[in-house]
Amino acid sequence: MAFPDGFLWGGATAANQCEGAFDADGKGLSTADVMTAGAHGIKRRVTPELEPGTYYPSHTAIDHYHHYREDIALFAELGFTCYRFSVNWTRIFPEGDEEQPNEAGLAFYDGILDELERHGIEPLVTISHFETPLGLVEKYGSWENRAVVDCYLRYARTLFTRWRGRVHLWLTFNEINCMSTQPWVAAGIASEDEGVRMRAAYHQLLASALATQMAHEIDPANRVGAMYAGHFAYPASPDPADVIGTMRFMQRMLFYLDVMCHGSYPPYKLRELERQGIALPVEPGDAEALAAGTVDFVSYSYYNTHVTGAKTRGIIKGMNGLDTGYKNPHLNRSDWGWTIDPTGLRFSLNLLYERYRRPLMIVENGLGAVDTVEEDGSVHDPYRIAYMRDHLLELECAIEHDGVPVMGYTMWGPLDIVSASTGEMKKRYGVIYVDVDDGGCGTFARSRKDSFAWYQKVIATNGASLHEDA
Ligand code: BGP
Repeated sequence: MAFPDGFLWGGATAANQCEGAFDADGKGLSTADVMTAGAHGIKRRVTPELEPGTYYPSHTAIDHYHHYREDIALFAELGFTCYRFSVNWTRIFPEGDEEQPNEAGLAFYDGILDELERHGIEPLVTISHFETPLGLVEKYGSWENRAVVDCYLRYARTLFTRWRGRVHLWLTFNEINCMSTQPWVAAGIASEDEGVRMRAAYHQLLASALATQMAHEIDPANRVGAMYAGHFAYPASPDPADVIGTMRFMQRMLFYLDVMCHGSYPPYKLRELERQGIALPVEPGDAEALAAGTVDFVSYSYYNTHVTGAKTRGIIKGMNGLDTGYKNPHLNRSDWGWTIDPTGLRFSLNLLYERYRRPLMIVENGLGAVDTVEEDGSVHDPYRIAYMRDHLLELECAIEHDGVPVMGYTMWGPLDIVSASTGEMKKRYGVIYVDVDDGGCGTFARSRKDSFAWYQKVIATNGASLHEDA
């Protein structure tokens, strides 16, 4: 059996994409709450303040805030052994810099943990998933300012102490390398300036290392992971210029993990910063903190792969469907233009394990697709089943043939949630359909798609059923 005993099977969400209730029980505004809806090819706008009459998807989302018991019961029915969710920072510290946490916010997540415990589902908590408090952006200029490191640590300490013994798996920042591709979403940074981004990234890496140490001190049973936006690239051609262009692209993405796993900035990054005339805001003791706060495991999202080369330069914008200047003629694409590359998952697992020698976990994977609800309410989604099956078979191959230690797999958006890149609802990942449309209207009812029973069986057989229809 390739999937080891105790392999974690489940799903993953982010608070701002599912909870809604954006101002309930004392919650403050986050960077996500001022992002309008977009579409494929239409960028989401960030409005300096809330515009009356404008639809903001995070404000209602799928109202998980009031449906979480029902949602977790469905996860239990699926057989989940793990649920990855994020805490909305502004429920706990509404402005980000308060001295004392908001009890009502903590109580909401206590309720989630109660439900998970009742169903025997292990929580994996993302401390910061695209939800920087707007208060920190406005008062401090967000992560460029070192004061935000302290705010984050106060927030992290609050969670570690409150849930000591209840949560053992933590991720410090979702897709930390998104600082290089979409810094507003990742960190409340609106600037195009590379120096601003790199100083903000330095502060996040420092905060992550200090939080990792703190988590270990508070409970030695805590395991803290890095979370990397799975950008992996193939060279456009055997032309050495394309190979070097690809190496450079991967270095720009992987330096974050290099710091989190090796405990210091890699030489190639230090040289690049020097050439760019960017000085990191290093203070005494920082080097020791980075070295002492390396992660226990490496997690990442995997949706697709890129092609890069000599033309791929500078700041690359966007989320997973990055414009690198090349297209892969060998791969099909989703309706949102993301390549579909199961084999690349095996490649990426090998690449990361060779480089970091840490246990790995796939904490996001799935297909964003348009679903059709039949008259009887059913949703037939063979495309989603095929996508997940093909990826899981490659994951199995990496474990079995290549000996890569993989802790678990949490599919993205087990129930349909708001898309992070476009703000749409129609880009659906779920095995559970949620009746909400792109304007936030609908009954909010949950129902099982065909993929629900399929995934349920995969989990029940610890992956063995993947071979039935392959
Ligand atoms: C990752 C993010 C998620 C997410 C997912 C799918 O980058 O961590 O928050 O939503 O991608 O992206 P999208 O929702 O844009 O399809």
